[in-house]
Amino acid sequence: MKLAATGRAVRLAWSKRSGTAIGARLRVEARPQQQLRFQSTVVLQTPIIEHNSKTRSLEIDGKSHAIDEWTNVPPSILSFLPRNLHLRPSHPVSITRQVIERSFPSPTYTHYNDIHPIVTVAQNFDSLGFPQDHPGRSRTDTYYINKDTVLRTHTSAHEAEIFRDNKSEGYTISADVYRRDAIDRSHYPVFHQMEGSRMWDRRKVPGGDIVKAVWADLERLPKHDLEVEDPNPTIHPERNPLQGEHHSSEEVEAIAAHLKRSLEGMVVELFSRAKKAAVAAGNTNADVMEPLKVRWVEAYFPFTSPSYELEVFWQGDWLEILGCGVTKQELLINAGVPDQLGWAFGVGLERVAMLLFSIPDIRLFWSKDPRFLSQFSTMENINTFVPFSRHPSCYKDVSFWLRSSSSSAGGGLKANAQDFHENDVMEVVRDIGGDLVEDVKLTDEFTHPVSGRRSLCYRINYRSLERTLTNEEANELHNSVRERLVKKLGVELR
Ligand code: FA5
Ligand code: MG
Repeated sequence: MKLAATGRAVRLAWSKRSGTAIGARLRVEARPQQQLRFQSTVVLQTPIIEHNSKTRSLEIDGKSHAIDEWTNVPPSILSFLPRNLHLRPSHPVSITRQVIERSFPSPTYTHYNDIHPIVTVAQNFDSLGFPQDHPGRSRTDTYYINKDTVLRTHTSAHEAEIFRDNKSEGYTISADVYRRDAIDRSHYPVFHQMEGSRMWDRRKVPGGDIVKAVWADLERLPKHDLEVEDPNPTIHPERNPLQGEHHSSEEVEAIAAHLKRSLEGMVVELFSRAKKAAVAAGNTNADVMEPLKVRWVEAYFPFTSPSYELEVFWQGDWLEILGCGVTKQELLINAGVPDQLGWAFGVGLERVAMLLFSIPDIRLFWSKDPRFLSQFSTMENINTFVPFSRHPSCYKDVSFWLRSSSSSAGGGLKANAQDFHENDVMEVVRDIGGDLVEDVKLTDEFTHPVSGRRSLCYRINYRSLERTLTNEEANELHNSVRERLVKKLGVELR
C-alpha cells in the first residue's frame, strides 16, 4: 500500500457509459495547472476534465481506469478529489481533525491523512466482511469507477492494510469519503471521516495478560466528569455478541471500556472548546450551559462485534457522531496479525464541525467565499460561525410517472417501479444544480388506481449560499433537471 503522501492531481478522460459518441476530444476545463502548496508533502492541482469518446477510460492521478457498465461517478464528483479540506490548515474540517488527533497522540497512534480515495471493492467491502447483498455495495449508494473500483465510502476501507503494515499500536486516518445520498443541510455526497484504532498484542503484553494490560492503559487515560448514559450490557448474546471463539468476555469488557473512555475523552476535548466559543460569543442560552451529555447505543457493523454508536445531546436532540466496536478477529487474522486484538471507531468530521463551530449547512464547508473561510483560524481559537446574509429560496416542483415495471429503460439507469431509487434523482439534481440546491424533498406520491403506475413529486429548493439566484437562473437549472430525468431515468413528466 502507498501510505506515503502523494499529490492528488486529477486528469480525467471521460467517455459516456452508454458509449454514445460525444464528439472528439472536447477539453472542458483547460486552465493552466495552478499549484497550491499547503503542506510540505501535498500538492493540489486544478483538475483537467477531458471528454474522450475513444479511450473508454478515466485517467485519474496518472492512473488509467477502464470504465464499464458499473461506472456511475460523474465528473462533478471527481472534481472534489483534489480539495482535501481535512488538510487545509485553517479549514474547520481540518481544525476538527487536529483537535481529535490530540486525543490519540503519537507515538502510540500513527496519523494517516493522505491516502488516495480510489480503492478496490475488495478494500472497501470484501476485506471488512460485507455480505454480497449488503445495500452499501449497490450502485445507488456507492460511486463506482468500474466494477472492481470505487470511491471509498468510509475510512474503514484502509483498516486491513494498516493492520498488515503494523507500524504502531494505534492509528488514525482522516480522509474524504463519497456516498450517493439524499440532499439536505446535513448530507453531502463528499464528506470526511476520521477512523481510529488501538491494538494489543498477546505476545507483547506483560505475561500475555491482555485484560491486565488494557485496564492499566485505561488508568492512564485522562479522567472526565462527563454525564454518560450506557444502559446496555457490553456484550449481548443476540444483539451484540462476543466473538466467542477468539475473545474472552473479560478481554472484551476491558477493550470496550478503553474504547468508550477514549472516545468520551475525545468528546470532552471537542465540546468543551465549543462551549468556550459559544460563551465567548455571548451565547449563554440554557442549552449551551447545560452539562454535556452523551449516550452509548448498540449498533451493528460487519467488521466489529460487539459494536456501539455514540450520541451527543446537543441543542435538544440526540445526534449520532460515530460508530465503533471490537475489531473482528478474522480481519486481523487475514491481515497477518492474529495475535493482536483491539478496537476501532469512525467519526464524521463535518458532523462534529457543524456542532463545534455552529455551522448550519454542510455545503458551506466547500465554499471558497472569503466570508466563510476567513472566519476560522486555529484549534486554539475555536469560534462560533457568524452567518453572512441568508439569500431567498426558490422552490420548483417536478412530477413524473415511473415506467411501468414491464417496460425496460434502454441503457443507463432504469426507473421502473421496481428499480427506481431516490438517490438517482438526487444525483441528477446534484449534477446539474451543484451547490445551488439546498435540499430535495419528496412532497407527493401517488399510485394510479387502474394502471397501477406510480407518480412522484419532488420539491427542489434552489438557494445559493453566496448570492441571490434570479428566477431565470433557477428556471434554467430546473428545466435541465427535468430533461435529464427523462433522459437518464426514462421517467414521463406530468
Ligand atoms: C461507518 O462509516 C463505519 N465505517 C464506522 C466504523 C468504523 C464502525 C470503525 C466501526 C469501526 P457510518 O456509516 O455510521 O459508519 O458513518 C460513521 C459516521 O460518519 C456517522 O456517525 C456520521 O458522523 C458520519 N456520516 C455518515 N454519513 C454521513 C453523511 N451523509 N454526511 C455527513 N456525515 C456522515
Ligand atoms: Mg451510523
